[in-house]
Amino acid sequence: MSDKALDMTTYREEMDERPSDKLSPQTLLEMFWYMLLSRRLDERSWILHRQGRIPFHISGMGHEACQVATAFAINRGIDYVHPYYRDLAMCLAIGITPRDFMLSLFGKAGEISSGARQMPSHFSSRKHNILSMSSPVATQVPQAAGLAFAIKYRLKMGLQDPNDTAQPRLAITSLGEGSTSQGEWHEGMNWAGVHKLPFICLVENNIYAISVPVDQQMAVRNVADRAAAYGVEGVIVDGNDVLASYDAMAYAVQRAYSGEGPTLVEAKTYRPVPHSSDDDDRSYRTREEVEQWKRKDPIQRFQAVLQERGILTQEQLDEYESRARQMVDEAQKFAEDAPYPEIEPNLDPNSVYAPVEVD
Ligand SMILES: Cc1ncc(C[n+]2csc(CCOP(=O)(O)OP(=O)(O)O)c2C)c(N)n1
Ligand SMILES: [Mg+2]
Repeated sequence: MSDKALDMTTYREEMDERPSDKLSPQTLLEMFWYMLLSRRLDERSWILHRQGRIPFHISGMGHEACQVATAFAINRGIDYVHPYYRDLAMCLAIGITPRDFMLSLFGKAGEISSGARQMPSHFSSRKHNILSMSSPVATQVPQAAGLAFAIKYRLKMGLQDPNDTAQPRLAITSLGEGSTSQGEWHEGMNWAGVHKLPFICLVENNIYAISVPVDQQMAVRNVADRAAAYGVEGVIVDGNDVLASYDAMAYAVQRAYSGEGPTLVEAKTYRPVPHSSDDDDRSYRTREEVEQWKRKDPIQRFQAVLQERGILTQEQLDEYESRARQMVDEAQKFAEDAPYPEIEPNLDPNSVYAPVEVD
């Protein structure tokens, strides 16, 4: 299983121009910072769970590179993002804060995604155009395709200037490879292809859907191989390489903005920890496999690149580490001290969290 997944096509090598070469040292450091912050927040979440202080955690560890690359390739906070539960690093890079995340882990009042009514990691933020996902996997795909359709419609009707960067110009959604077995994924992809929508589907292929390996999900080698059947461009990238992921995503974004249509970006990655705090991965994979993938850790790889290029100094790294720790400590304390939500707002028809009445 893991050998097969390690043998991947890297999109970056096939490109003439690499958009990531144009990223400034400052931007590269910012990307590194969000990856690191996400990892430290994630590690703390596991500890809090094992201490019995929070009920549940689902981790984004190992996926930070393709997620941060995605956030930086789009118009952050403006373009529609319909993420899934692993996208902690992506959402932090777009604007969700460690405090927001801790409030969701502790289920406390003020939690931005659902007023603490949903499980943690069901990210959403109205302010940043991050759409709320449902727990059934892949339901976000047709919804995101619908958003992309709305953008195309507005452009076509002259209701939106194609160069107005204050408006969403694409919709991107993400999901795991296992979730591409769901009907909604096929429906959303087909719709995006038929209407040539400004739509991107990021598949974070970590080769397992909980315990089910990818070769029991599909009879083809890559999720991206299926894109052609929908009239969608398919791209495969090393999802543990942040710069390669950025290149692939920048290509997809350019296609969306210029009306060329939808792109499926399949980021090959790995989840070095169990599926969630309720899973024991020893029952379905070997420790050797996990160790093999840990050597491809996206943060360590990016750190080495930045140090090699003289962009990241030891002093700066130490500063990032202490700032991340401080932010995580502060966010945890903030959430622990926060009250639980009141029940009454659920019944208030003016509350944003109240159920919407449908005629
Ligand atoms: C429709 C549906 N079926 C089953 C589940 C339970 N479930 C939650 S996550 C998950 C695995 C998804 O795997 P994948 O899409 O590969 O994403 P990953 O968790 O590996 O990132 C499953 C089966 C669900 N949430 N929704
Ligand atoms: Mg998976």
